[in-house]
Amino acid sequence: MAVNVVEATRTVADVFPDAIIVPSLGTATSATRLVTEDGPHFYFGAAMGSALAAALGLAEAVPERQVVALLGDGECLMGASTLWSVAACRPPNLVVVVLADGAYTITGGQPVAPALRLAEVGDALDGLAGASAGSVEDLRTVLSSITQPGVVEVRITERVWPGPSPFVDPTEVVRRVRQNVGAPSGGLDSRVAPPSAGVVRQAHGRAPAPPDAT
Ligand SMILES: Cc1ncc(C[n+]2csc(CCOP(=O)(O)OP(=O)(O)O)c2C)c(N)n1
Repeated sequence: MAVNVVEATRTVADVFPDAIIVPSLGTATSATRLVTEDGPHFYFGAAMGSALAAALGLAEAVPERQVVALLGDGECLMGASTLWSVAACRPPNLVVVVLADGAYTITGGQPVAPALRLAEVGDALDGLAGASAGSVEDLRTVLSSITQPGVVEVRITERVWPGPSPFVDPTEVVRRVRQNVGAPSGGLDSRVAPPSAGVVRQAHGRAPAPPDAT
């Protein structure tokens, strides 16, 4: 059966009803807002390529919550190096779902090429599981069973338009996400472990003096 972005996003929200979704700009954001009735998710307005990095940070900041990065394939390609960071950090509460329609759809349908082959990428990276789904039933099964962190490429075969995504003030988005995760008024920062003293010393340490040229 054909898969479209709305049905794929609905499946994500069904399988992970308590997740915080981090949808990338454009279609993924519109679909998430539609399916969750504007739930308190981490909507990106225009920052293409950065949604997965934000999702990784959020997953580490709130390890007791399920986080789902919901990305367009163009978005995924633009921030692809973050998949390597996800593999290195191994958050056990992060699933990356890529809506692979093969195009930069909202800017005119330019092709995303070559195909991303994320199941193979996940298999190739130690610390990241990979899978693909070609139907809503497949997607449900894969999401319910994939080892986390994992990346799932959903092959979108039917074009539907989830509607426009009216501007949401980023400070309002962050306020609602903080409230969703029960962060104290100081924000998410207070939930993130401070860097170790060793790292701080290294970061502020002086470089060794160059050898005396005289
Ligand atoms: C750094 C940057 N480059 C380009 C854009 C313009 N832009 C906005 S959405 C988009 C296409 C997104 O494609 P994809 O992630 O595949 O989502 P789709 O449109 O297919 O839903 C582009 C190129 C941008 N916002 N930021």
